[in-house]
Amino acid sequence: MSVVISGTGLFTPPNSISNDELVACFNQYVDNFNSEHCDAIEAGEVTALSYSSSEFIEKASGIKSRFVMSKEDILNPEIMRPTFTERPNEELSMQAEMGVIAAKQALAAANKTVEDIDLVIVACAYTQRYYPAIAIEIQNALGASGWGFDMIVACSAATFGIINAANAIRSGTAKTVLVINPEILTPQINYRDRDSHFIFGDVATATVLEDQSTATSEHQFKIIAEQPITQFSNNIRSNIGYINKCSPDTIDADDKYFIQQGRKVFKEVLPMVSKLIIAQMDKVQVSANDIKRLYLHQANINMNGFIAKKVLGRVPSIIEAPIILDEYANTSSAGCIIALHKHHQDLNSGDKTVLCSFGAGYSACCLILEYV
Ligand code: CO8
Repeated sequence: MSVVISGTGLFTPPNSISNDELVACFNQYVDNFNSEHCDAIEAGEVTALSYSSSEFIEKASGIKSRFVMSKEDILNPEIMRPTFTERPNEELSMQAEMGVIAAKQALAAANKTVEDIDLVIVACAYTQRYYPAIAIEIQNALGASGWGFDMIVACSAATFGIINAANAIRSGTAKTVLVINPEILTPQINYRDRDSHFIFGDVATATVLEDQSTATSEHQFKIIAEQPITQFSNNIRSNIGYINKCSPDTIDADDKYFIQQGRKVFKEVLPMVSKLIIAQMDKVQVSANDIKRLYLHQANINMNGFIAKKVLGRVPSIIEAPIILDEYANTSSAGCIIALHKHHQDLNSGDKTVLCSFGAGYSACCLILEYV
């Protein structure tokens, strides 16, 4: 049996924030902080904060803008976080709403109706609550039968979700699976931290997976190799969780936000991911010349350039290794799916592509996909 990705969907939030807008707010916060603490700064008791810069952000990461679910308060120097109105239990939660939009698009692209779906997996970096599962809420909102569950693997959630979906199809516990990645990342950004205030955006993606024999859609990707890998590291970490409220003194400390040692991540993850991709290519005897597209995790343009060069043995063209992080920023597990969703229409039957995630955990996953 061969499993195919037979459709993809993308929900893009309505608001975008440019680097200039984000930096203007950050620098206003820096001015406010430094003038408020000027005596302590002069006495050497407090360190003055430094400005952020759009030029640094674009050069260091490739990010030019990001989409967000709520813009206004992120850009208010007195608030610097998104503000959401809590919804009553009778209403669809925000994460489910984003997921449903992406899921409906993926179903349409796959030529499937909700009656075909018998498993819904929500795979992302955070779920907005622990239960009932967002996947079960989406299953209900769509009117699908079968079963559903949530799973969390930071930036590798989508690819790990796809592997879980493929295994469910192979084992016979499901026939047609929706994997949905509603990534609401802005609440986890410390917008007062110069090193990381620019990194993430919000988005939702979805994929439909099924046995190739039932697939009828125009664009299909057959999974011909797959390998997840994990290796513990504290270099990307957040201590946010339901136990935090039991330690009220530290409930809003910096470690409850996303924190990373960016340089160390760069150094340690690049060889791990390059090795993983090359091993998968070797496994199915696909050479660098056969690879028509690298759909890589979208965290950093320099990182992607390095991996692509290592895997292909040459500097890739922008078509070969598409970049979406310039417009979307890092969208955690959804990034490589957005790249695939937006950049596959020109592929030809038999073309080989790589779908690869990497991030916190560390976790990484490489799939070799053949365009059908
Ligand atoms: N403006 C101006 N200057 C700055 C800024 C800024 N905003 N930020 C830092 N600088 C300064 C630094 O202070 C430093 O100055 P100095 O040399 O004087 O000390 C200088 O610029 C260089 O700083 P860095 O060495 O930190 O800069 P880098 O070139 O390493 O770039 C990056 C920083 C962009 C963060 C880069 O290291 C990077 O992208 N690394 C890889 C990160 C990565 O791939 N991470 C994956 C994590 S994502 C993931 O797994 C998902 C987690 C779950 C989702 C979380 C949701 C919130």
